[in-house]
Amino acid sequence: MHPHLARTALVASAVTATLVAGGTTVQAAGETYDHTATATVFAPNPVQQLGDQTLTDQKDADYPALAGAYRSVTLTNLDGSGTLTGPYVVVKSKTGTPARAVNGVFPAWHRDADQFEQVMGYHWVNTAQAYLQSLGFGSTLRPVNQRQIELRIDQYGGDNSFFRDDKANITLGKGGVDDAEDAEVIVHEYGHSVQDGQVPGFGTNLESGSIGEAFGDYLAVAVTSWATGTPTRTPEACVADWDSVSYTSRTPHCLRRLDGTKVYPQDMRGEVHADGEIWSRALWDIRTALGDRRASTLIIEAQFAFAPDTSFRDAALATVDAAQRLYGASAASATSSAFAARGIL
Ligand SMILES: [Ca+2]
Ligand SMILES: [Ca+2]
Ligand SMILES: [Ca+2]
Ligand SMILES: [Zn+2]
Repeated sequence: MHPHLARTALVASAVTATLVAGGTTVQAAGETYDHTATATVFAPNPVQQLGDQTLTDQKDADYPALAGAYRSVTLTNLDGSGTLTGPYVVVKSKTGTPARAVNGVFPAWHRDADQFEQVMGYHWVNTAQAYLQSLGFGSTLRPVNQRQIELRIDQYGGDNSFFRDDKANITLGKGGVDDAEDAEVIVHEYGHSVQDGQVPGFGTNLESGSIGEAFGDYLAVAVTSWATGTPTRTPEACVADWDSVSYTSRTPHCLRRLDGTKVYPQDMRGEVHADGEIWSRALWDIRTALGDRRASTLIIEAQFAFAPDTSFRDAALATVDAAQRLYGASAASATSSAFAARGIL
């Protein structure tokens, strides 16, 4: 399913203390993460997989129209304890029984079981890190966010998920469609963690915060397209096709899109998600011009140079600079044009 996934046996240097889950010691420093287990997931979400805009939450029911969206995958980088613990993510659930593998097999839970969201969270964070490594981050380029993120599946009341940069953890809520049932929501949140890993405390004002939301959306699409292939059965620029069925009435259902028409500064509204659509369209145009691999590499490499409170303009200049450095003048020109089309340069 994922031929790009490197089955590495990494030592988690970030794990210096013994971690405890449910009262059981599961991982100590210096151990290797070279175990695998089979599990069942959505890849990336039922609406996109089935091309069906009529699907609804139905109170977390596992109904027949969803049957074709379940996929068997191999989870990699596990510590062998049977829990969802790896070098890049450890899952802590506040709802239901923790998922346990027996002899390398997680039961084929469906969406009506809490363990399904736990498996989804592990799989998609681990896949997002595999994507970054496939671009060369951690080998030919600097490592990006190679730390263990704590992923909490929570009965959080609102339909929202968030990243807490002080604790390197992500909480995925259960409002509407459970957030962890949509890989694009999981990877969006991981995008915040990536940016914080590159620039601690990134996103302290409106423009930098908007870049954070935009990058999360971009990464969500890049990772899910890399892992599940294109063309997609919903518009590729559509983010969170499944989670958004709970709060959007128009079709196609999208939390946000990467291919909007907003320009700077007249379309700024003072809200990071809305204003992020200006930045994400520029990223989308860079990807269209240069292809996923080169676009994502230069976009992520550039982010190391962003100030925590960067402006759109300074971040765009850093991105053009990264394009020039990595791929030369024509790539820099295409990158510059993408930002110019948005009124940023
Ligand atoms: Ca569920
Ligand atoms: Ca939700
Ligand atoms: Ca999508
Ligand atoms: Zn966000």
